[in-house]
Amino acid sequence: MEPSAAAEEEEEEEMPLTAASGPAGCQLFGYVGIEAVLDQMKIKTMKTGFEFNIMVVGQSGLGKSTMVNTLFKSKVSRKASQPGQEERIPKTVQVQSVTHVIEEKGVKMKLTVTDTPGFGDQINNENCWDPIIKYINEQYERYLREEVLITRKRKIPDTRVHGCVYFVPPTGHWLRPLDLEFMQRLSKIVNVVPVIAKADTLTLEERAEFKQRIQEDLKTHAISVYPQEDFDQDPDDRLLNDRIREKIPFAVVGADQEHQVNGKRVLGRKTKWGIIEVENPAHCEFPLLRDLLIRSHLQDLKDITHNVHYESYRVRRLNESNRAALSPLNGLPGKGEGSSNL
Ligand SMILES: Nc1nc2c(ncn2[C@@H]2O[C@H](COP(=O)(O)OP(=O)(O)O)[C@@H](O)[C@H]2O)c(=O)[nH]1
Ligand SMILES: [Mg+2]
Repeated sequence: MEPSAAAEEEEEEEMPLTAASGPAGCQLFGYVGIEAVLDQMKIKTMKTGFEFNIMVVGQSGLGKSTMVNTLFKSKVSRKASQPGQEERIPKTVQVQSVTHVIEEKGVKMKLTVTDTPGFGDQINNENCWDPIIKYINEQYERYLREEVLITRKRKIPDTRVHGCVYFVPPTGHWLRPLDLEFMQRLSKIVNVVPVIAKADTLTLEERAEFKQRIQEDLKTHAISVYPQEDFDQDPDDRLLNDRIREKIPFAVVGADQEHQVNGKRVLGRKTKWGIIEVENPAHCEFPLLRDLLIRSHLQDLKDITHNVHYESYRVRRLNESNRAALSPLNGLPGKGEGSSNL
């Protein structure tokens, strides 16, 4: 005991001043202060702000438009909620986006949620995913066009969909072929976060069993939803994401009305037997969805969108335009501009 204590004292005396506050590994070179870069990154982000785009997809009547309002009215952006301004949500007939700039502790986030018309109204649902896939690809295309310009903007406006919340109807059975096919297609081009819609219509046991079946279904059909196992970066990441994967799809409830509960105003659905509070983790898993999207995995959703989904779109498009440029018909300058503007 004693010798080591003495050695420690000695070391303390000899340690150069610059190393005093640095971690042990820095002692060799003295304290460099690399962590100051964190402050610089923070200041930069605060100045420029960032964009984050979510899309809701699913059959008509599952509460997608309500969920868009729930997201904005929940703690993400309390100020968007003004009492007495409740209006009925009309049926969504086209892809439309709502943007709010949310500022918290000096950091600005431009959150856009894109609402889509529900499908499933027709007897024949063939290709009902086309408008949605088209919208997602159009945003990649927009970004690509800005990126390949010789004089590019310093910051390219980002309208790419970073997370696509897919609403599964609360049937309590298995996934329907339509949902399987839709998610299969979507998961190849975007981060898909499936949720069980209107979870208040299922009992707790039904929710748990349905969740299990959906997980099995996704596995059997090799549908890789977010957070994708392939993209876990390290064991810590894997551990955290494994816990999330167990809970996916989140059983959510949406509401855009506020009610008084124990003297506090809460977002919820009023029923004869009580109020279902959407932000109460004991009532539903909306808080898990919101936290995954807006808090814990926001940057990761953006990174995967850029590095994986956008990247494969970019490779595909540039290959296509190269092929078009090389083909004899388009080889002459000025030709083929109509088909490829890249
Ligand atoms: N029980 C229940 N009803 C909901 C929920 N979310 C929305 N609704 C209701 O379902 C109906 C359709 O909602 P809407 O948001 O227009 O669905 P969309 O067609 O998917 O956009 C409305 O009457 C909503 O009030 C929910 O979580 N639970
Ligand atoms: Mg709608």
